[in-house]
Amino acid sequence: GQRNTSSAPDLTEQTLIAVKPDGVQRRLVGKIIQRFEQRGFKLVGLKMMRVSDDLLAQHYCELRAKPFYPSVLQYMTSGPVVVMVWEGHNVVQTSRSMVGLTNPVDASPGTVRGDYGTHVSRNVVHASDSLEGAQREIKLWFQGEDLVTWECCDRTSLCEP
Ligand code: IDP
Repeated sequence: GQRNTSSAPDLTEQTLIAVKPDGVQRRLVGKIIQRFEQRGFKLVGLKMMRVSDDLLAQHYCELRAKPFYPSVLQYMTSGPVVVMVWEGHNVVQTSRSMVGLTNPVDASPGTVRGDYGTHVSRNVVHASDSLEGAQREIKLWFQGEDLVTWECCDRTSLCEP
């Protein structure tokens, strides 16, 4: 997106969050959505879907050479996922800290993975790891017309205007 030239904080940064198949099976979708709503972020895209091998290969292109990649593929296609785009000031970095470290053993209590993750291969959620990564992933998972533009009525309670 376009960067602010004023000192006003950028509320339009976006990130991709996905509830992985284990999160859907364990009925954690609502709890995860609630955390992002409560943190003041704005939901602008949401869908439930089965993921194709092809989409996953593009999404996890950096992991393709890893020995555990086949198991990631199997896990991620084992059932439906719920994929979302959340928007707000510093949403990429904040989401990563809300989600916690990749391996639930290392993830702090209070994070999604620290509270619900059972194993590095069953870590409940995905969150984009950088602004560039988020932009790439959002394009991969969503058509432009599937993202919704709407005004947050409490904009000034979320950030200094
Ligand atoms: P991230 O999801 O925290 O960004 P990445 O290193 O990008 O972490 O790995 C992507 C996903 O691959 C992880 O969320 C996890 O589900 C899976 N994964 C990563 N490392 C391992 C591993 O050593 N064994 C099995 N699965 C792994």
